[in-house]
Amino acid sequence: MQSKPKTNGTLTFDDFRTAVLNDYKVAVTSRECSLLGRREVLTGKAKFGIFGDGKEVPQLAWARAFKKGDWRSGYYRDQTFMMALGLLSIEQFFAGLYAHTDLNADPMSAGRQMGGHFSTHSLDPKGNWKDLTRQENSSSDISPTAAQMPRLLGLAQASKVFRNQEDIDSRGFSVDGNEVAWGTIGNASTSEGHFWETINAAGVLQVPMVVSIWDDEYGISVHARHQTTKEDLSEILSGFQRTEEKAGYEMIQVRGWDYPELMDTFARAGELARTEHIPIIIHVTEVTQPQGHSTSGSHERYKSPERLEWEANHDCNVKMRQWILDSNIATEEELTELDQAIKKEVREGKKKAWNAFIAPQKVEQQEAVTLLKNLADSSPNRVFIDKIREELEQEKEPLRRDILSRTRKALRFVTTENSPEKRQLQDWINNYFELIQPKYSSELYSEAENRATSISEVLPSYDQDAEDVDGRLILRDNFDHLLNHYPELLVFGEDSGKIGDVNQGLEGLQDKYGELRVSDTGIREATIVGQGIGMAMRGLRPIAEIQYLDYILYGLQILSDDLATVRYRTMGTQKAPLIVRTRGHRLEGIWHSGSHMGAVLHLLRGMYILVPRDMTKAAGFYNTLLQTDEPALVVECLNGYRLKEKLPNNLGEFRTPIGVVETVREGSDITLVSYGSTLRIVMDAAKELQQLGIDAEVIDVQSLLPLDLPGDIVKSVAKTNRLLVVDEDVPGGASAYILQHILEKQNAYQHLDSAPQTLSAQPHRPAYGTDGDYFSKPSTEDVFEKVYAIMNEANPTDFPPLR
Ligand SMILES: Cc1ncc(C[n+]2csc(CCOP(=O)(O)OP(=O)(O)O)c2C)c(N)n1
Ligand SMILES: [Mg+2]
Repeated sequence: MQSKPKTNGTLTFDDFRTAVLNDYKVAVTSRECSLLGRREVLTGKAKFGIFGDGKEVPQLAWARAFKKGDWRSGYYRDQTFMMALGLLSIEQFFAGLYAHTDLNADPMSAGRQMGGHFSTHSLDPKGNWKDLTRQENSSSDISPTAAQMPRLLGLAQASKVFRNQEDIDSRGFSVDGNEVAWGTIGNASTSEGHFWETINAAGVLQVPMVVSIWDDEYGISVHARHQTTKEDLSEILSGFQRTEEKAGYEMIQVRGWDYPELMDTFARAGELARTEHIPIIIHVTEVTQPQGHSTSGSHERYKSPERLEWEANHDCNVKMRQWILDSNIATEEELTELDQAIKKEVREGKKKAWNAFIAPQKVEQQEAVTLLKNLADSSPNRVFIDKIREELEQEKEPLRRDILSRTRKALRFVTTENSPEKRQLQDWINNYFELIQPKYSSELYSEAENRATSISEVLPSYDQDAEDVDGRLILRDNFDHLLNHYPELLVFGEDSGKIGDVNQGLEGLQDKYGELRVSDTGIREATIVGQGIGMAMRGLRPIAEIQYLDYILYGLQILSDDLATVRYRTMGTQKAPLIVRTRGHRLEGIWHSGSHMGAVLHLLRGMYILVPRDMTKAAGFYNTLLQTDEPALVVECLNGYRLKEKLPNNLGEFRTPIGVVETVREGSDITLVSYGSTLRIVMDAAKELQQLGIDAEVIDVQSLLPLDLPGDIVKSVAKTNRLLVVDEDVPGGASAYILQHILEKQNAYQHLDSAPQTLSAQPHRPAYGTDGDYFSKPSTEDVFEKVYAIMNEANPTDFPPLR
């Protein structure tokens, strides 16, 4: 269905005619898919539908301007664009709608995402990069409106880095930075902060980014008058327009149904962005939505009859058709014939997609029915099992849920039986789970050989007379090694450039490696993360710095919705190995001492969450992460930069393992589990406890996600028989997560002689000042007394109550 014409030199009228008719064919095919797609949802074959009808023609123009190596970061209306480039076939469109779990059927997400979330494969089936310069690239869509914007910034910035940074091996990723990053966004979604943050940042950075706004005046039912000042995006964005003196944007406005004008606009925008590396906004107005927003409502409820009539008259496909007729490119008969052929083709494609989706499930249904039949024949409860079997047999279009739920229920009727038929059914169910569950749960983390958890530890080594230095110097000198070793490594964030971060962990490195590689950014955490995601998707190795853990909340939505899901939502066909560096715990006051690790942990499944207790451990984590290709958050301890540590002599090489705890003090009476800044307090308490004869073992978790893969904590509990988890998150936060892991996954309850407990901060934000800290977060005395109370309960004679 490719719409790109083969041109060599001058375009003849025949070439032109072929190209136009090909475009028309794509537009009509796309529309027909939208119409049939809606029907599939309304008749119950698919769960939900959101389509690109009304936005076809601008996307033909965009596809024409889009070149190999370029990137898209868009939203759910872009099916026509994907079809025009041959990246989405009719069958694939429907396979996505049905949630077909085979990547060949639904290459966008193997059924994990609802339809309308587009993606291309950056990785081959073994997980290696493909040559991204030889294909059109679409970063995988996500549903939160405007969340495609931060990533778009990074996709565009990568071109700038590739063009201007000479020592990077850009093969397979870029040809001289010629790639344009194209974004799309709905008019209403421009109300989001992410839109404005991205637009401003791209204007500052001057990157090759073209943002098209599909303006249909609505965001579901809400009209532009509730969305946009002056109801006019072009007008309010006009201040971004570049001038002779000042860099900015090229702003263009064009009507969404004007095919020749759109062609011209997108070609011009692409050329300008590609050659001059400037950002461009194309405000595409007078766009319609013939079927309304999605399958969950009808637009007649909120659009006036006049508006509906206007939309019908300005439907871009209708307008394009008329233009073809008026320009004598084709006759009414020819177009009608084409329309009908397309209708048939789409119907057939849909049918094929459905059959392909349902066929394996029918086979599985048959297997299950046979096993149920056998089970019924062998059981005194035959009638009940037969009933279940009949229900399953009658399912004409069986889903896997139907098959599993029935077979699992059948087992309840044979709990006391011991037949081979029962064994067969049990085995079949277990195998079925093993086979099917990964279709929904795999690729949360890399499953490749070089996954982060397989990178082995390398200990720091020391000269005999190793110096004691401030922790930040270990980090700085380690980053120096890394920047030197990995030309594709970049570090950026607020104050990261000129002064080398607020704690000087990057001191002097901008001077050494240049402003492209060690850079300052505006105060804009969401797009700092977005920059990192986009650049990581294009083969660079960004470290995005969030100045303090407290401010990660501004970037947390993008980390959670975008970064943490990249691998999962693309079934391992895209990756974004971004490292996020931040610093947290224990400084001063409500917004400088946060330790919301529970929140972070729960929102960032799909990332590694690492909390090194000192800067040598932190440096070791960076070294490990650069050996692999997975996203991670490293939380450095704010109060550790000026504490002395021995300077290792193998900087850049020693590695802290991921998913491994470390016993930092051996003891026999109780196991104290902690991490980060609190660990120092726990160690102090352990020493004081020793003076009263209580011998505590202290374990540093250091890797919260994943947590203790070898299961070492339970071994300690088996020895001490008592367990206390200490941190400075709120009660029920990360400490509860750790406790659950030890009790449920490691079965530590078997070894306990006392109730397992947690000690955390107060449930409020930490108050300012020394006393604010003392009364908000666990102190050495708190840890001491908590442990003492546990010992008192166990042995009141030796440990009489303290107070
Ligand atoms: C952050 C967020 N809030 C709300 C939604 C629900 N939602 C989905 S689409 C949409 C309207 C978007 O309108 P617009 O950007 O104009 O795009 P259009 O659908 O009109 O093309 C809303 C509110 C969402 N997906 N994400
Ligand atoms: Mg809209």
